[in-house]
Amino acid sequence: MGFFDLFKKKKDNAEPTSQPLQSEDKTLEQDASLGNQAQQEAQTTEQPQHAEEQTAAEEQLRSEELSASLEKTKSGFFSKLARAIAGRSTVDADVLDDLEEVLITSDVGVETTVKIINRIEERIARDKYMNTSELNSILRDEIASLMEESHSSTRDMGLEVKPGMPYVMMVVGVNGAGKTTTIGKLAAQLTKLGRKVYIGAADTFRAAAIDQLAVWADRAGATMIRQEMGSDPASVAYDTLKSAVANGADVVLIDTAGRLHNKIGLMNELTKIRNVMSKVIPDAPHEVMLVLDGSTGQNAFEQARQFTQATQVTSLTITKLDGTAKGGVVIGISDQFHIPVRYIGIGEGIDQLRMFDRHDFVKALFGEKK
Ligand SMILES: Nc1nc2c(ncn2[C@@H]2O[C@H](COP(=O)(O)OP(=O)(O)O)[C@@H](O)[C@H]2O)c(=O)[nH]1
Ligand SMILES: [Mg+2]
Repeated sequence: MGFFDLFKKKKDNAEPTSQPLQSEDKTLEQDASLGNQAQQEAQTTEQPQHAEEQTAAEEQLRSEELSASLEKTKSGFFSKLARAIAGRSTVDADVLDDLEEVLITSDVGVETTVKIINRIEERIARDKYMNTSELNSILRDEIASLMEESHSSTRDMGLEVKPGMPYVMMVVGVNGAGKTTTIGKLAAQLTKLGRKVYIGAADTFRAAAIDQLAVWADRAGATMIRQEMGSDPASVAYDTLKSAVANGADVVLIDTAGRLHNKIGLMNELTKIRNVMSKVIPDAPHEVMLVLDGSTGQNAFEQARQFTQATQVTSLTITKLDGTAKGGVVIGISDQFHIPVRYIGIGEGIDQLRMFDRHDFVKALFGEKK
């Protein structure tokens, strides 16, 4: 890619790409039929009971899978980086300019890019000299330190499930972001860990959306609470929590619709759902997880902005990191919104939801530390 392409790419990125809260029915077909891959894997995949029981070989496989799913992001980033430093031995102002382009065109976002460049400049000012061959490991360190740490424990997929009261997670995000799929994958992993999971079908806009969730709930061995299409989402959430409490559930996952026409509408709807839930369990929801489609790049930033303004978002899941070169969004979004990334989606398969670990992530991007 020559200078012109770089410029063109940057320009493309700078263009307002967002049409955040109204992606309407673009995933109608996708919603109705689950990915084939997901179906196959549901039949063939066995999950270990506890993270601790994983053998070193399984760990290795998992880390290879993560690395493979980030391949496009990785090759995009490193080929640009290689071009930026080709024939240069020291990190000077020109190299930093090019590095800035590389980061921005890798969807890291302008704010975070500027932060990374500033930090490298400070380091150069301190050490007087920086070899371009050191750039990789310095970038790796800076990027890791910018990302929020998301969890301390690997139990229960990182959720703080306590006995006696269900842990309630409300899942928000625009249509097509991957909410339903993420809930299905998460429910499956939690039931495998021996947790009793209830799912509330509070995306009541379309019958297909409820049916899609029902397929996932069934596959996951979770109980789904539903009402008719078009019914009040808050009422579904209420029923789900009531039923979950009565039946001693450990975790409740509430699916929501993301197709509200404007921020006020969204805010009202989400507030109503929250209020109704807290009537059943005073501190519910314990978590509001925003699901973002990583492959939308800058649009994911815009969605994060809209949703964090509309409601209190406490965690993020970034989906579809497989098959996109825009995985840099994970770095920028984690840094800019100061909300920990809890999970990443790396495929349509039932086990292709991973707890996010910033160290695993930079390791997958940059390789083992030398
Ligand atoms: N490749 C890939 N596809 C995903 C991932 N997560 C979700 N999807 C797909 O994205 C589409 C929309 O997902 P869905 O869960 O229906 O989104 P929702 O509208 O937010 O509930 C479906 O076709 C999913 O299979 C992921 O991590 N990787
Ligand atoms: Mg859905």
